Amino acid sequence: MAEHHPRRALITGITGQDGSYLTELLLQQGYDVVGLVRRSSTVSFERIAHLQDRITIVSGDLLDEASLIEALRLHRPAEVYNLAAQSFVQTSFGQPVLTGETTALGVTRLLDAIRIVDPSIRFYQASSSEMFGKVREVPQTETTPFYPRSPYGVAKVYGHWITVNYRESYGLHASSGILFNHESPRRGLEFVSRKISHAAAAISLGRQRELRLGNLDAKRDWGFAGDYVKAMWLMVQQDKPGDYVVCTGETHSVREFCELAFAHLGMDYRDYVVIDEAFMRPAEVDLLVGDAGRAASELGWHRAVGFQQLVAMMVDADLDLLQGKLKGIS
Ligand code: NAP
Ligand code: G4F
Repeated sequence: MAEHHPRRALITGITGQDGSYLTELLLQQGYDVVGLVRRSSTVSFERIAHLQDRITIVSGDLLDEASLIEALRLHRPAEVYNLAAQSFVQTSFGQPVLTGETTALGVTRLLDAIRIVDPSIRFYQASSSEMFGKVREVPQTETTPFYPRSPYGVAKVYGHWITVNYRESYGLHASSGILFNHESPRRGLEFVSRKISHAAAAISLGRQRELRLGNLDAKRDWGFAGDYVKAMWLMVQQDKPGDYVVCTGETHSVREFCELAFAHLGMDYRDYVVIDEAFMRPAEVDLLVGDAGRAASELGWHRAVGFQQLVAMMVDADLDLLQGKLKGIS
């Protein structure tokens, strides 16, 4: 069989938030980018519309191993970034089996496809700080034990350990980034950060009256997605594969996110936010805050965007979007 293409990367989840930023980074680095996209009745290329003529799309689904083998055989990438997942924690409580099939077993299908087609492919797995769940220590590092609190978190623990297992069993160059929450103007509207930034912008324009939220006391270590995709790429470039925590080292509550977002537009969030039980979770992750010391010392990775800057960036982008100054979320 022919050799793989040395500067070709395949990204699963290319239509998602991280997929779009990683594609931009890899194109800048001179890669051929191939994006695996699942079939749907309407295309969801909003985040990659501005990149479409510079990338190759291949059809495939993490639920279908044959499609993954075929995509690898056809395009022969040197690097595979597995960003695809059922990634919304709240949905994982209602669709636990689908979440397990995609977010857990999907990783095995892809690793197996790599093992079969070309075990020299370098692999990145999108692990998550949700694996720490009911945290066993503060801050969380690569050695903190996992205690997931949702079917999503449980599925990510499986995905994490199967990545370690294929590395140890078959010698794959397989790395996991344990990424803490990262946001951007391209974040899905169902996640709390974007839900708040979009609502604050809509309320300031008189297009929305209130914002219904769940637990305002949950704390997260929120960074900017554009910074975090650089850490993914750096992991794959190392001589040895490994696992790395990627985070800012700061934690803030959902309430603080609201305060800043509304204040950015001269409003007080308390006048608009309404607590709604529908957005509470059966089990909550109360506090996440990481220590990215290993990523700093071994990868030379540091985040550029801080919390205040992130909130302002998201609110400004939503204001522009609602005022028609932005065509999409590129
Ligand atoms: P996202 O915006 O929700 O994107 C998820 C992507 O997965 C979409 O492109 C989606 O395609 C694709 N997908 C879903 N099911 C699939 C399937 N069965 N087969 C193929 N593709 C499928 O997620 P994100 O925020 O970019 O996150 C990227 C990855 O990092 C995910 O694995 C997530 O769990 C993980 N992660 C995210 C964070 C964070 O804070 N953002 C933190 C830690 C880990 P469609 O467009 O067709 O739906
Ligand atoms: O924005 P969230 O939905 O993100 P969550 O659950 O932390 O998960 C995200 O980050 C993980 C990394 O730790 C990723 F692995 C995962 O894929 C995803 O990207 O919720 C953040 C917090 C939660 O505590 C939630 O209970 O905000 C709280 N919250 C309060 N009201 C709400 C709402 N969350 C959402 N989505 N919607 C609300 O109305």
